[in-house]
Amino acid sequence: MDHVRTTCSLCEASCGAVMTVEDGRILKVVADRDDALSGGFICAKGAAIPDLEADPDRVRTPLLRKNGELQPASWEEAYAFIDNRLTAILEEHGPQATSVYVGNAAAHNLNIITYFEDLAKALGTTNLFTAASLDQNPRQVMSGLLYGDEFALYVPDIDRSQLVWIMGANPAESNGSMMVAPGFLGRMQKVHERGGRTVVFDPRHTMTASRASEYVPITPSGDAAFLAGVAHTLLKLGPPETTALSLVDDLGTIEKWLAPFTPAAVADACGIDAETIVRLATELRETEAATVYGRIGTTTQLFSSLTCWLMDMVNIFAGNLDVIGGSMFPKPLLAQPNTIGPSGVGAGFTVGKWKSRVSGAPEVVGQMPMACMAEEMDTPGEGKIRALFCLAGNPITASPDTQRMATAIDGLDLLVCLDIYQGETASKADVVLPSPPRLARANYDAYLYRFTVRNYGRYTQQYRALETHERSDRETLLRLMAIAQGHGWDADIDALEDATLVATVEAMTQLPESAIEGRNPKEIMTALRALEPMERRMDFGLRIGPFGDGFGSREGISLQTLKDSPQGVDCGPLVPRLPEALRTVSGRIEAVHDIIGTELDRLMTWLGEARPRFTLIGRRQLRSNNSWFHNLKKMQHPTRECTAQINPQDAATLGVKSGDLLRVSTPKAAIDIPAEVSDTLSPGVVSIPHGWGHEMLDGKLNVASANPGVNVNRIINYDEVDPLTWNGRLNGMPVDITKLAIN
Ligand SMILES: Nc1nc2c(c(=O)[nH]1)N[C@H]1C(S)=C(S)[C@@H](COP(=O)(O)OP(=O)(O)OC[C@H]3O[C@@H](n4cnc5c(=O)[nH]c(N)nc54)[C@H](O)[C@@H]3O)O[C@H]1N2
Ligand SMILES: Nc1nc2c(c(=O)[nH]1)N[C@H]1C(S)=C(S)[C@@H](COP(=O)(O)OP(=O)(O)OC[C@H]3O[C@@H](n4cnc5c(=O)[nH]c(N)nc54)[C@H](O)[C@@H]3O)O[C@H]1N2
Ligand code: SF4
Ligand SMILES: [Mo]
Repeated sequence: MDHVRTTCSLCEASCGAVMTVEDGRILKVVADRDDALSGGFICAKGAAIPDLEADPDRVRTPLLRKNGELQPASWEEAYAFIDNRLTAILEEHGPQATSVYVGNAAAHNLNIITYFEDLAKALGTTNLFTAASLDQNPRQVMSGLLYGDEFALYVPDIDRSQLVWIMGANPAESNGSMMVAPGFLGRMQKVHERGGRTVVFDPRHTMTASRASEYVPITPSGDAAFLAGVAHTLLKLGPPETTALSLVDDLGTIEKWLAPFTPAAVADACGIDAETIVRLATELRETEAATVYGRIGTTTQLFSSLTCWLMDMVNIFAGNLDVIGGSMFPKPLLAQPNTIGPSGVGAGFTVGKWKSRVSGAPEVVGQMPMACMAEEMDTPGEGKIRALFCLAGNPITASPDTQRMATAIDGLDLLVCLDIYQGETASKADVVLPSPPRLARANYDAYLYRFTVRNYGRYTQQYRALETHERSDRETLLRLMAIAQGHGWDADIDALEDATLVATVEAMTQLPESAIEGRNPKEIMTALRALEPMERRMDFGLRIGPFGDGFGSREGISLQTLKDSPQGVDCGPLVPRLPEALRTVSGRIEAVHDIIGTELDRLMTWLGEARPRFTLIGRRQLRSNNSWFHNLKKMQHPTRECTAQINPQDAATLGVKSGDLLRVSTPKAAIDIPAEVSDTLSPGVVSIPHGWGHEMLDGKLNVASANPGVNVNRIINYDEVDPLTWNGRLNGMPVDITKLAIN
């Protein structure tokens, strides 16, 4: 029996875990008490890893559609099929007829996160879509515009904070997002024990709210109005002198913009009275170590980009940005754009470097927004998407306008899914390629460590070798790239990758202020080639990173350091990073952009508008993981039902009690779903979780199909996207509700 140290990696908390392994099977998963970040925390999902790995419904060999059915096939057969189909599509229609979609599970998979962009490049297509445009793009775009790097993402320095505002996030159930802070409730408790306070702003009295010092109900999409009122108040109080404040461009314009947004002007619209706004703003200003944190309730609503901008203004004007205990920029162990090259300045950031074919949707962070994926597949003409590589995602369930997405995907000439289940999307594939089991892969949460509350990293080495029917995701993706480039699936993929690495190393030796500036690239490549091919990129990223040894040029870490320390490498608490972290052209915080002025005008109009009778919001459930954790019996729980929660007052008006069937509709579509009367909801707000609706599976995943739930994305559409980023509006959709007669 072995005890294998790893990270759970099922969600963004990235908890350290220890797996008990016997005869190649995982028997038990417990918390790793020695993990510097998670310190012994694990949740119900982490403990269910043995069930997940043993699930008989998992895909373990390639599946190829034969006579209309997905059937087991060899890797060679699967690749040969893809080669045939893809080559024909490329020859006839060119690279823009191909596309890649990357889902959330890629953020938890080292190989997929490392190679997905290369696959799109190898295909030669700009049709790269990811779940980020259903999630956090407004945040990344604001970071790009203000700080010059989309990954300049600040996190609450919760372990040293005395006041934490949590807006549109429920880390007690989501376990935190764009903030790796495992055991969040424990960390929150410690804020209280230090005499500090936590305040939750949410239209629903969530589990996080119930543990906070104060709960402030807020109107759905009311955050921008509220934060504008707070920012206005802070400007009146006089912002404290901080490095961040001294770097803000054109404060005069910002003051002029915010002048009309008095607490009295915004109060009705956000549902928070003027006195409370002033009290909260004053407390934020007067608390030395205070931070405002927002997540998807703020980035997937009516004013997503504007809300992110206002949150930055509030953090700056309250003196919280880049100070200890405030909102701080992590320094990930792996190099990222704002830890390499000249410090404090850069090339800046733009949106819309290219436009989509059908609607002219802008490029955002190098990708196309999901809002235009279905139309690019179902609108005829040159450039129509005919092939999709779907990596660790389930767009049919995850994306708004589910029915259109499903039909568009049905119409493709080639659908290849890299997945571990035959979910709603994968079950429509021509080919499904499986990821290997957990014990046969190495892991490092490269994506998540960009927003960790300490500068931290934990590497898990591959526990066992791949079996003959298994392939690493790296191999799979490199073989798909080889096919796309016309080299054939059996090309020498290590040689192909080596060429890319040589180019990267050469560029880095020429970059001023890089850790290997002026070095001989051959010398660096010799060091890297001594490692296994799959370890080279990571070793390179770590050694040129902020804590790296610069290939011998200074004291520091390498991949070997992480291997020697399977309980994680902790490079300490966050440190202030301004102005060094900036990569704007001006070297300042570029806060004034025309779009902000336009958005503030839109907000001003909205303040005076009538509110819809019912507004739909989402709800994450502790034992779900978007669309794919419903096939484990152990995860079934009374708190994980797919219901429409409504407030008792609304229930009384509608004559509804829990269990009654409701029809929830938008002008274009309707779903029927059981009601759950709950006093956690503000009046006029209805909450439905996403990720359900497994009736499409036709019984394929046994447990999930037996309790399918209803897919809320059937009624959510892309009619109103965030104007700057085209991010989906998953929260805040006006809906009608009627009670269905029970026969
Ligand atoms: N209405 C509404 N819709 C939403 C949201 C919402 O709040 N409300 N949330 C949005 C958000 S934030 C997100 S991130 C998206 C998520 O959108 P998606 O990422 O498209 O959806 P998931 O359900 O997370 O799909 C993950 C897929 O990865 C597979 N998978 C799991 N582990 C592995 C692995 O190790 N390897 C491989 N190859 N595959 C794996 C799973 O089987 C599943 O098919 O959904 C969005 N959709
Ligand atoms: N158990 C579990 N954990 C998960 C996931 C999961 O499916 N299940 N998904 C993962 C993913 S992909 C992500 S992105 C993260 C997301 O992590 P979180 O952002 O913490 O996710 P939610 O729990 O959906 O919290 C969003 C909150 O916003 C509130 N809200 C809705 N509209 C508004 C609004 O207009 N204003 C304000 N202030 N609040 C609003 C909702 O009521 C909800 O409580 O969770 C991750 N973790
Ligand atoms: S909180 Fe997330 S990372 Fe931690 S054990 Fe649970 S699912 Fe895994
Ligand atoms: Mo997400």
